[in-house]
Amino acid sequence: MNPNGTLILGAGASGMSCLRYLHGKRDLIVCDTRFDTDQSPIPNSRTFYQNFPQVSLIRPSDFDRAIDSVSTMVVSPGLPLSHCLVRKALSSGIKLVSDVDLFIDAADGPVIGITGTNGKSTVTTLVGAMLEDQAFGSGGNLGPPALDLLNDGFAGYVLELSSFQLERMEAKRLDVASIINISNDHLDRHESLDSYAAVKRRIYRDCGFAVYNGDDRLSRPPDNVPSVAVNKDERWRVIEKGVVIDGRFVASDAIKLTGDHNRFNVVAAAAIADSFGASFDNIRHVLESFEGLPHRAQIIGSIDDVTYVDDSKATNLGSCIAAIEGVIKQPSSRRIVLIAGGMGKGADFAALGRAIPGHVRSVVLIGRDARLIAANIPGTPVTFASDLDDAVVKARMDAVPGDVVLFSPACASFDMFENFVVRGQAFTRIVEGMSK
Ligand code: UMA
Ligand code: ADP
Repeated sequence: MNPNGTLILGAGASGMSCLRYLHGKRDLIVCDTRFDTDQSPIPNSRTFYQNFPQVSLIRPSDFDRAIDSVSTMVVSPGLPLSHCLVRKALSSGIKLVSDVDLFIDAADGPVIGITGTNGKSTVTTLVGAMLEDQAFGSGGNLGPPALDLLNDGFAGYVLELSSFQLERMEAKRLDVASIINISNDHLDRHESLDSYAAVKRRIYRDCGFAVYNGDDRLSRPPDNVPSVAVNKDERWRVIEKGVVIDGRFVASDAIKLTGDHNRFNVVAAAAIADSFGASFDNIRHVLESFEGLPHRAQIIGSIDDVTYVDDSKATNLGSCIAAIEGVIKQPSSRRIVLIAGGMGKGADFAALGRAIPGHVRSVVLIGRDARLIAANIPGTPVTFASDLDDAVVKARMDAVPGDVVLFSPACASFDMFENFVVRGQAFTRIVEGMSK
């Protein structure tokens, strides 16, 4: 075993950031289970060796031999720790390190970690904007990968952390840790809601300060951590016509983001930024100007008085239901034609069946778990579509003037698209094509 040897398993965005960071510091071996397939992230090994001449790129079939010559291994978040190669390495005594651990060891400023089932990217981006004048940079699960932030001269960092990243993180101190909410997701990777929540709560280990969702017992930090419970704290909460930020009222009209879930997000973000001294004026300015990230309940156009909304980032039920509620609560209270489907990740779609009656005119279903979803929404008119183009055509036929066609899949995209971004771009293209 080479005490200076590290194996990087997975050569996606995260694995490559580890490679760039460790290059020249450790003896490196890189492996990806997709090598020699058309999905390989390194299709050209010659280019790879030009950039990393001293690194060994190996096939999965050479993995057994490779682990004899390393002492540590970084595993990409997309690969479960139950993967046979990971289990083999762990049983040989190889120590697991994560990109986030490497990052925290190297970061020379405060680090904020934000997780949750839904709202991570929005809150991370909001906090980054509120702390921009203090030279904070943001990344992690929403990209860029954490380690890629190190060379940009930031004074502090805001990291979005997924459950996949948290499950492989050692006990490391975050200055501020936050859980926005916890509901069912990734149940194909985590055994149950409780075990998924336990992984999420690893974010609090030894943290300096916590901001959490006071309405959600699963997001609660240990009692010894100083904290703000959003919605349970008089100074930090969502109220009827706006929000309370550090005890001061901000009307909903002054907040560019819409929907109750986003009002919660802005309060949580403000409480996090406040713990670093962000001024109320600065926070308020961000709330007035931040329009939201693409593919999160984003209005992309209107055809024949029907509004089309791209919510491709709704990769689970909680976010889809939040989007439906957001449309319902608009003053005009419009009816929805929902386009959903993809890979359901083991979710129980009965909750969708309970959320839609009365509000959803019809549902157009695509992807691998279309029939599973249909079985859970009895009483709602359902159409199956062969692909997204077909789904948009069918949704247009169902919608009447004044309706909203909401593309909020409640599922992961990987059965039909590379990721949620490509899926959302496809939806936008199809709708724009129709309006010409
Ligand atoms: N894979 C293999 N073999 C390998 C390695 C990966 O088949 O050897 C597969 C995985 O099973 C997965 C896909 O490749 O289906 C991508 O996995 P990856 O680990 O290579 O992913 P990266 O490109 O490194 O991107 C990861 C995060 N992806 C995941 O956790 C799946 C990105 O979050 C993140 O932006 C990036 O690191 C930088 O930190 C994306 C994501 O979907 C947005 N995250 C999930 C979510 O938000 O729900 C958790
Ligand atoms: P994440 O990074 O956790 O996936 P995003 O901010 O990208 O979160 O939002 C993902 C989806 O969840 C979008 O469809 C968005 O409308 C919805 N969403 C955002 N914040 C919340 C929240 N606090 N509760 C429920 N759904 C939310």
